[in-house]
Amino acid sequence: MQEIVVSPTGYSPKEIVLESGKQSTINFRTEEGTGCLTTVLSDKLGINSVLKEGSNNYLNIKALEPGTYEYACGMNMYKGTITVK
Ligand SMILES: [Cu+2]
Repeated sequence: MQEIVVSPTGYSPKEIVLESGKQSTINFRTEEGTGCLTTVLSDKLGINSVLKEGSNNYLNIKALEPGTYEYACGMNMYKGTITVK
């Protein structure tokens, strides 16, 4: 399982790679004080989730076609990318 650390300055790493055609789970591990980053939004990924702060948050990602998918915080300030190959 891949992990993305959500800190008050954004996502780390900013880009991850997933294999196409397979469901997967990503752990959005949040630090404290992440503000609007507790909301993760992506129309293309079908994600609209509220993360718990200072915690692991396991989000299921549906099987995807190859391509590039963006997600963002609740205010669209911080962005991350999932590249599907
Ligand atoms: Cu934000």
